[in-house]
Amino acid sequence: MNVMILGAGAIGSLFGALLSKNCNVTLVGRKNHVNAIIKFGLSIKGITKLNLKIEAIDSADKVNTSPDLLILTVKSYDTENAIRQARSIIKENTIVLSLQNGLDNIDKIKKYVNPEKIIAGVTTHGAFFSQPGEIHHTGKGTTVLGILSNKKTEQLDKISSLFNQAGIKTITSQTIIKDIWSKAIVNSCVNPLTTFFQCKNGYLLENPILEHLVEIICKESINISNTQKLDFSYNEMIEHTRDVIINTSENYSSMLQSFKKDRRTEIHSINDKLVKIGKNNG
Ligand code: KPL
Repeated sequence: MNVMILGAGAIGSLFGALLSKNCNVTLVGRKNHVNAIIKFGLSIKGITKLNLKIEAIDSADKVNTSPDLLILTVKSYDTENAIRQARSIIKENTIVLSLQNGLDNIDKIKKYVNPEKIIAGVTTHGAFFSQPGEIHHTGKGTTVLGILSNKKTEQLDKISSLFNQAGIKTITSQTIIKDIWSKAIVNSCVNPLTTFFQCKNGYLLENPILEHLVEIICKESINISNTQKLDFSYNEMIEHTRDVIINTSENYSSMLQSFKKDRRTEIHSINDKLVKIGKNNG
């Protein structure tokens, strides 16, 4: 299968490296990362150790072949730009899979891609970008994939099997929109707090004040999410958030990584979005 990863940051490069075991993968990323990959190969350190030659380019419009699977791992504020850039290579049969943070990606993708060809996904892997050409895999998580009609299809099973064969633990879901909200609730607690306090994810449970804040934010995000009839249970969601923090304790959240590089963060697609929904629902 020909796979293109649009947004080869930490998660995109990690998934690309793993999928290159059983697919032809092309990474699309920033120039300095792409140049380092072309020169020295892509290096994965931490709990996964790999060094591989992999195709890398700095813009999707530099190719003229269409991928069978286009994986979007760009930041949520770049979703529309990325899809527009890739429009000419998204053919009738191209599956577009979003593996991004935030609550607004699918609506943006739907403007350009047939909803039947969209797979929505979330992942709780922890990874950070250590330097151009090098990613640290800090925590193994689960990847959940589903289609918007909430059905189980052969295509979805095929992609899920492909991921599992590549060593990416993946399950399919018939409630993928709820899974996206669940990930957003986790991110609403972990990402801003680790950014404010410039700490690894694990510190949030080591410091009792931060541990308490995680719980308060989690409850507020659950309350807001439940105005959308999602029916999250407090105990299960707080437990899940704690599990993600424990499994990614050595990670620097994606928001902290963006902040340290003086780049935009995804706060608008996570906390800001939740606050707006909360306000609209009293
Ligand atoms: O999604 C993440 C992120 O950093 O954006 C987690 C799972 C919290 C890992 O850091």
